[in-house]
Amino acid sequence: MMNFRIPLEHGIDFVGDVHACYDELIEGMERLGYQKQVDGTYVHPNQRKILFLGDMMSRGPYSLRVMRLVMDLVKNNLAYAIDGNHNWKIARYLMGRNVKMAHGDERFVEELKLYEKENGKQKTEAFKEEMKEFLLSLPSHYIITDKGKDVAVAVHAGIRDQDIGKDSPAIRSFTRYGDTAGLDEKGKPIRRDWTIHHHNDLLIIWGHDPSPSAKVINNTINLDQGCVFGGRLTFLRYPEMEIVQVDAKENYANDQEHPISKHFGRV
Ligand SMILES: [Mn+2]
Repeated sequence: MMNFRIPLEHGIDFVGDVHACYDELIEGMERLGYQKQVDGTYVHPNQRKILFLGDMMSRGPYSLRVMRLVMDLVKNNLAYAIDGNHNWKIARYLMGRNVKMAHGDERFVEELKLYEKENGKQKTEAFKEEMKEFLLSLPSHYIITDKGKDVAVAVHAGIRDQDIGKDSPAIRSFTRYGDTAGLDEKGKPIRRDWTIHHHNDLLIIWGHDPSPSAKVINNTINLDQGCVFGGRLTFLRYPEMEIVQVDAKENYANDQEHPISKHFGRV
């Protein structure tokens, strides 16, 4: 049985979908006070931890660097990470499943090819194995506890109140993709708004669905401000409820039609 509960302890810094935006991630972590160590990890002097809200890779330029850092942080008990739709896609790809690498996942494959050229097959296979095991170990969501009381939930795309603390294939699908209602005429998933149904007093912190600012509805907060589309990478310092944002250096996804690129004038 999965243990969904993690303690708040000295505070948690939540970060929305990084999507391989390594430079913005580092800039944000440094602004939050994390300090680079000789082994390449980052440690906070007040023992705060980072929680990655899923979709750390794909679409952007540095999937492998981000994955190396996230795995090292989690391994050293300095961070947490949860599942996401791209995480799951990459996990299945690394398992050798026949998956179509598109919607930015092809950039992960390109990086792997380059990595193999530079580092050889053996090192690449070991890295792939490590990423696969890591991605398959990620929980669908976490419940943050403060002095034994549940206070917040971290999830990638959404969760129903009655599913908090539970797991099933249907719940996994909801936490990865949200409340979807098939595809529109362009083949993009139609997303229903699950936040309007959230009524308990847990703060739900999520990403996945890029909005121009950290959107607050019914005690939910969305931290995906589309950094990879030229928006911002958002961190939430909890329990302080302080938002820290890093402007994207580029519109990495180069999607001229994306509403976030248009909103930030990055087309
Ligand atoms: Mn996502």
